[in-house]
Amino acid sequence: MKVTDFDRLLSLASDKELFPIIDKVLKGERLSFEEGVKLFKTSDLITLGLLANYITEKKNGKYAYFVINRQINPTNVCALDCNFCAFATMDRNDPKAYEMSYQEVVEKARYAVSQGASEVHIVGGLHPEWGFDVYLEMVYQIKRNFPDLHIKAFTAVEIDYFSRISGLSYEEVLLKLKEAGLGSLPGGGAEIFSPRVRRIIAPSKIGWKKYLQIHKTAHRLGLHSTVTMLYGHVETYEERIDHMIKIREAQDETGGFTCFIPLAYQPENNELNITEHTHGVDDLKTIAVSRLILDNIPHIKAYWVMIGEKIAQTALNFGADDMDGTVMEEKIAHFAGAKSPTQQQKEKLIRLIKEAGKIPVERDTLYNHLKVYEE
Ligand code: V47
Repeated sequence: MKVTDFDRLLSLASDKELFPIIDKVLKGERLSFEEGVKLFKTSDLITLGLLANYITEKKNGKYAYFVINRQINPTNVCALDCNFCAFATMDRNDPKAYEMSYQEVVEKARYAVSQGASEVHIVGGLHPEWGFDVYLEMVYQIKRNFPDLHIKAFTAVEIDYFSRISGLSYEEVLLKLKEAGLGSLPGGGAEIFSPRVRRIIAPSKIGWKKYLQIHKTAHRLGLHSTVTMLYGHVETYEERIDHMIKIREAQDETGGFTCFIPLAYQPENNELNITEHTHGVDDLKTIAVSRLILDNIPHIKAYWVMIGEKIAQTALNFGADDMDGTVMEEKIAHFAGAKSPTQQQKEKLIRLIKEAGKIPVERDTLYNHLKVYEE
């Protein structure tokens, strides 16, 4: 679409407050905190979506990505007790507690490879009795068996824990993991950076400064990472924008984030007294606003596990250009009441993307094209 056509289309915008923002976006100018909040507050969802989609297509054309991957959560025993988390337990004797052996983890990776996976995504509890060597060995065993498989593993929260239990610096921990075969870091654990929100939902988790310090350290060591935001609980629009702007500033420094993933809060089986799932309009707005604020992040992911297939598909015209993947075994969101399936067939992802008018691309973790499904 030519900018002139687009301009005409946007002259139909019903919220006149958006005009100066539209102008800035079309000129490629960076949006401010106040403008981000305004975007969240508008009820002109269609204009917001068109604007975000304009940026997505400018960055990634008509391509929309998926990955054949598997999630592996080696244990849910965790030294932290976050109020929003339904997955973890502090008690090894809790009937829902589990721990996988190396062999089980390797077998899960083997199955993933047999299904054509290019990536395993590994995160889990901060097990109070596992040393750093256990986690290192896990990575090493997978890499030894499947040298071509990309291992995206351990959130910044886990890296901080490894540093504390081993006495090593963040840099030393990351270097050892990289040597063992780690390919990149996933974005979990960011939640909302606001200290006010963290005091309510995750009082004992590392704060935003350490989270970003760990990611920036990884980037400087040549490891890419993704970055997330957990929304739909007690946070305000202002706190969401503040979160995004802190990410944008970190990205200006290192350029190591590949993708931003808004994670819709799942409300069941946890200690926050929130009973509702997020709604479609908020999910779409969050995707669109993040696309517009995070001008230096290449990709925005519509994670079908947490927003469902229908909204994730729609989000491909509201600023998202990635649907994550086949996942194969999702636990974290489903312990907390996610209504989506726990895995996805590749054919289904291709169909969802095509129906949204985009070109499906099977990617690897770093967004290299493995196969383009162009007719
Ligand atoms: O870190 C925990 C979140 C994250 C709940 O990096 C919850 O590409 C919603 O980070 N409701 C794990 N969310 C998932 C994650 C992720 C998923 C897909 C792709 C990538 C990526 C990362 O899930 C946790 C936490 O932030 N979480 N409990 C809940 N009740």
